[in-house]
Amino acid sequence: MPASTILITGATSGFGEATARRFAAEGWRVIITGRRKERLEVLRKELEGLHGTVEGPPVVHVLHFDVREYDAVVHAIASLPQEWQAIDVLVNNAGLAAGLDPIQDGRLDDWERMLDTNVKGLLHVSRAVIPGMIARAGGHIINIGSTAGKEVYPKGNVYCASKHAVDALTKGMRQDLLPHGIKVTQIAPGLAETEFSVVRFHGDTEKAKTPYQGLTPLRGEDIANLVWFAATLPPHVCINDLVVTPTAQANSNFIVKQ
Ligand code: NDP
Ligand code: 8X3
Repeated sequence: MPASTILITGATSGFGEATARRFAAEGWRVIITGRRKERLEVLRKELEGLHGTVEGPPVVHVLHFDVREYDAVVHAIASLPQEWQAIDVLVNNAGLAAGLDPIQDGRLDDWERMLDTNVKGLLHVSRAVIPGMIARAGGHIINIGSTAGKEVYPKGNVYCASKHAVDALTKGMRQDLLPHGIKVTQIAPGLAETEFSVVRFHGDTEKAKTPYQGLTPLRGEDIANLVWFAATLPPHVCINDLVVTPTAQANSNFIVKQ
């Protein structure tokens, strides 16, 4: 039986990169995607090295696109070689927070980036991949939501709205894709130290550390382990929603720092 194939958006960093490493280490065929092409090439070489596959069939395929651009997404998915087209698992992970400001001070550019990436980007990639899953009568979509999609926190306004949309879209997808045997799962993490906070604070690396001070945050590997768990359950079992926080966090608004 051929190895299963996973496509991960946002594999250049954080959760996506850790998930690519986890699945490649388990022998899956991994399609890694993102905007930073150099990082994807470095990761491809590293993951291929795991298998010594220089002579054998490729275990990693790189797709380079911005999830906000629907035509680019469709073109990239359509460009997959025949042997890479049967995507078993899609991880909609690409996303970001931009800014942490009260609504009256929010920057329009930040709002557009978050909504275009976290909501429309997830829809673009899903729309391009789902028809193949329907044709094959199976597949699994794993959306990376957030505790910010469960409760709103002060100054989180638009980011929280985008992740509430992911929460709703996950439920909607599950209902619509049920007749086609496609599983749909949301994983909703709390505080995790990746490049997320550096992006949120527009490159201010000192400010980016503050959310994680005084607690042990989640790591990319923690989320990768949960994606692996959800993706490898028996065919009749579907995790609908998995909320995961550091032990020091109960929800978006209740965090105990030492
Ligand atoms: P990182 O910043 O480390 O990774 C984000 C990834 O998304 C990068 O690979 C980036 O790739 C990709 N990405 C961003 N914008 C685009 C775009 N327009 N097109 C394609 N790819 C894009 O953050 P995380 O790993 O932490 O975040 C991953 C997901 O997890 C996000 O959806 C985030 O909202 C969510 N999340 C994060 C939490 C945290 O505390 N860290 C907690 C809960 C959820 P590139 O820049 O190369 O395009
Ligand atoms: C990321 C977690 O609490 O920074 O989605 O919004 S939080």
